[in-house]
Amino acid sequence: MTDPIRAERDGDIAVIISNNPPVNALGAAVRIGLDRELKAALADDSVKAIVIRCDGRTFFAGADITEFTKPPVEPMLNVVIDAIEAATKPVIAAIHGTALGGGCEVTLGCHYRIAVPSAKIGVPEVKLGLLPGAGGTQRLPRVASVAAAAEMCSSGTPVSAKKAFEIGLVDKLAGEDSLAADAIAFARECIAKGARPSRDLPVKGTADDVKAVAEANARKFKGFDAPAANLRCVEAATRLPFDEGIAFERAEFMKLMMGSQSAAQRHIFFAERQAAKIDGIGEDVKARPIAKVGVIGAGTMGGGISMNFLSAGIPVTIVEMQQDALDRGTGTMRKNYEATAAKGRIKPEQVEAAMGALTPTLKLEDLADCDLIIEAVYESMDVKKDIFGKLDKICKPGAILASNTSYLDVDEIAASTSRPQDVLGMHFFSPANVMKLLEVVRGEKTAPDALLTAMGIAKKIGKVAVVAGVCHGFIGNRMLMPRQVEAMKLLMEGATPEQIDKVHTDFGMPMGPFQMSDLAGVDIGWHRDPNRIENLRDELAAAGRWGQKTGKGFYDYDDKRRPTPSAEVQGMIDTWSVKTGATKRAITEEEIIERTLYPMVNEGYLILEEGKAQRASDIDVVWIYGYGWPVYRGGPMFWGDLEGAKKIVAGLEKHGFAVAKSLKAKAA
Ligand code: T1G
Repeated sequence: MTDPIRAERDGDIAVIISNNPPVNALGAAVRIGLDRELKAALADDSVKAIVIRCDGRTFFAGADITEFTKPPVEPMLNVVIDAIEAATKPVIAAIHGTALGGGCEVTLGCHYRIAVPSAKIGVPEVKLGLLPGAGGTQRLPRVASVAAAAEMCSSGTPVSAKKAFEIGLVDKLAGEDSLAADAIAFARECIAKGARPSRDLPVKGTADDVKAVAEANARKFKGFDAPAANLRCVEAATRLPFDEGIAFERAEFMKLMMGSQSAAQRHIFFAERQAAKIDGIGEDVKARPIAKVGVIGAGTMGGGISMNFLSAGIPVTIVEMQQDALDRGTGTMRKNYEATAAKGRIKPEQVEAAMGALTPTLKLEDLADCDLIIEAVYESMDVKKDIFGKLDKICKPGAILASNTSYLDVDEIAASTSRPQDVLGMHFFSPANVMKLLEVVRGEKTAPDALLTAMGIAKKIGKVAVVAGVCHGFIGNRMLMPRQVEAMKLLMEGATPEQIDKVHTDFGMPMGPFQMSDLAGVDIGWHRDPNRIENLRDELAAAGRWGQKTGKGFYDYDDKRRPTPSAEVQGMIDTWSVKTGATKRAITEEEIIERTLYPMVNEGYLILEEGKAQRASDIDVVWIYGYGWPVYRGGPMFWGDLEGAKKIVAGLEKHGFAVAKSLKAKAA
């Protein structure tokens, strides 16, 4: 393993440089090298100041997260940072890319900081269920301010170099392409100023500044341990001497590190990146270029899907059958962009650029020059097969033909073309321009390069993509089904919608099964015959209880869409409970968990047994990004491991479920 740290000289300035791709993580070799070269520079009288900078795309992007589960190797990061801070000569951090976590803490141990305008600086440890454990919570309130520290530590959101300069976190902005030279010049300026240990700076602000951040974010932090721990540490900085504050931080850090939430969030950090990889595809397989995208259908999904590409600067041709539907669809897209611009999240010119790259048309033939075509019409296999048959004749060779179907058989759709190798599923989640999850459904005959192309374009448009196999509901919706079936059965047996939903929201889900049905639409998949009432759902749908969109579903909704339990619905539940011959009884929270969450885990094991997902962590990624499973619980499969296979199997068997072989084997 080559030494990632080297030292160079520029006259009386020593430059310590890290070259540890891909992100200059502060692994053991880096820490050892930093310590070595710092000591050498301090011992050399001809050195008057020291610059620390990194090669590659970024300054240190944090501690090496892969080391957390390994035995510690000296020197620990806080020791290296303390040595930098105690240096008798000025030490300057030269920042580019993303100085994150331990990387930000290294800059805080330095006496001065210079950054290029495009740099970002932050402490995202909270997103890993942690806190800056190398002095960040104690130095940020001194170098920047208590308010900035509270905000940065509890949100994990980095600040731009410009903002960092404004709040004192950066002392100087370098030229975008002249950081190395500008850092040397700035170091020379600092010689006269001398070393300026951050720990000696006064804390800027009070505990009230911490309280303000805590109150403003209470809802967002609900269920998470780390944000409050971060705020406790920043608050400690306002009342404890530095060294006691460091001890406080260390204790809080260890508590988080040993907890299940951090393990879960670190699991998801790597799982999300792992999901982007396709097992068994050789390096020789190359993605096809995607310069132009076609979308068929300008409804909610088609419009949302189109916005993803337009926002990434990729032109879209959108096709509808009727002019009024086309106008409605493009009008909605413009409205969505304008609403985002009104919130200041994009500039008006970006709205025009996006809409300017959109070509609405009524002619399927206009898709002839598109490299990727995504069909987003309603869920009818006949309609989809007809469309794909036409695309087969219209689209150029090599164009990828994707269906946004949420559960239909992609192989059957592919069979309606002469090019099944170019056909796959791209299942976006609604709202498609917001939800990050994209299930990329690999057909039996989908070519590797087509799959690789879809996964690559997904990342380009900011999606978290997961490869799914062809089965009913792919990964997410397939696991949703047993949950919904059991939830309905529990209603017949005495549970109420609000009781079941509360178990799920207490668990950390954004909403429970019935709130979700009301949001998605109780009428989704309904046969639409109001005279054919064969179950509770039919009765709700026939009564116009289609959910939020009709002001009532399992719940009644006020004009702000706030839900209240419905006596009418309870009456329907009671009637159907009798009709189904169910025995009403008190249902416990434990039974609701066993009958709605355990079957999801079981289905995940079946999905893996059938090869419909590449790995268990992919299933976790689907549920985190597609359904809001609480990230601090790591996803259904990770959570299932925490629950323990034995407990899950016992719970499933208690309620008569057939247990997946692989799950049963794990419990043995
Ligand atoms: N440690 C180890 N590996 C890391 C890593 C890290 N900190 N950051 C990224 N990687 C790997 C990643 O797994 C991927 O590997 C590759 O680098 C490219 O990453 C003591 C305790 C920097 C914004 O939380 O946010 O410091 O898949 O695909 O999209 O207080 O990586 O290629 O094999 O994400 O350009 C705090 C985490 C750590 C930053 C770049 N730091 N990283 O994004 O590339 S805890 C973080 C990121 C800490 C101290 C505490 C992003 C990025 P592979 P990528 P990217």
